[in-house]
Amino acid sequence: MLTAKDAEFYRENGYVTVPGIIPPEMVEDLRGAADAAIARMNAHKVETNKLWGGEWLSKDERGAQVVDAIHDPHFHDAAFFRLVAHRPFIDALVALLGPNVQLHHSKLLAKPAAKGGGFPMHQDYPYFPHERHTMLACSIYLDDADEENGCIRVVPGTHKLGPMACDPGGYYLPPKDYPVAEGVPCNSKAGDAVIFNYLTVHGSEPNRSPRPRRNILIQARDPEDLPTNEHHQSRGQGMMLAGINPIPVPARWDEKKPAAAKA
Ligand SMILES: O=C(O)CCC(=O)C(=O)O
Repeated sequence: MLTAKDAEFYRENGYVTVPGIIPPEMVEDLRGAADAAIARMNAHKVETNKLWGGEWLSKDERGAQVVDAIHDPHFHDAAFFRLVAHRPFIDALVALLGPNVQLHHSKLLAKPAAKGGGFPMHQDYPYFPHERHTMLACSIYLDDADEENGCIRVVPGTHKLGPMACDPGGYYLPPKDYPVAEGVPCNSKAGDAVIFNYLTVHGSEPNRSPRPRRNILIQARDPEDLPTNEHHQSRGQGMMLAGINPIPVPARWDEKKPAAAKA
């Protein structure tokens, strides 16, 4: 599904779009699973609104916006596990990362109609820095996503700039220098994916439409690209999605690198 030209586009621009990575019946299944997982959490009084913290929003804006998020949804419903094992998804990652692909984490994001919140422009790098920067995100849409309901926006080529200085308020770029509205909108249909490197600057605007915008974002890496700190831990981290882990002892943040993996 991803051609050599697509992989070249990814290398040059730091992102690529993949139409129809999951079929309509899987989209339906995942929509139901997403809504039910959020409802179950809320029924158990677990807060799912994870609107990004910091001063990039005023108090009033913050009070009016919601982004429901569930980390590692494959621990909530097998439908999400089937997604991380879905062949076309894995093939796309292999085309960009090589034969060995390792899961880092995943999350379900839901921007409700009319009040769905945005994300300031940022790189994912500061949350889980790695040595070789192979980490990428594959965001799979469960709804048609456009500028009205807050599709992902990217700044092409920024993955080549390396780690950038964050705003003093948090792990995002100074909003006045990086307005979300100036990012390239990745308009997509339900079932499409947008894949971007963790250094590629991205964000999204609020959902101002009468439609929901739900997506599942899966982060993966080359298993030989090791984390440089222990900040981001999650359940299921390190599962192999394709190929093998060439490091004989799976590398965890609290283990020393095996001798064979040292440069
Ligand atoms: O899905 C979106 O609108 C953006 C998500 C995002 O940037 C993130 O989770 O890092």
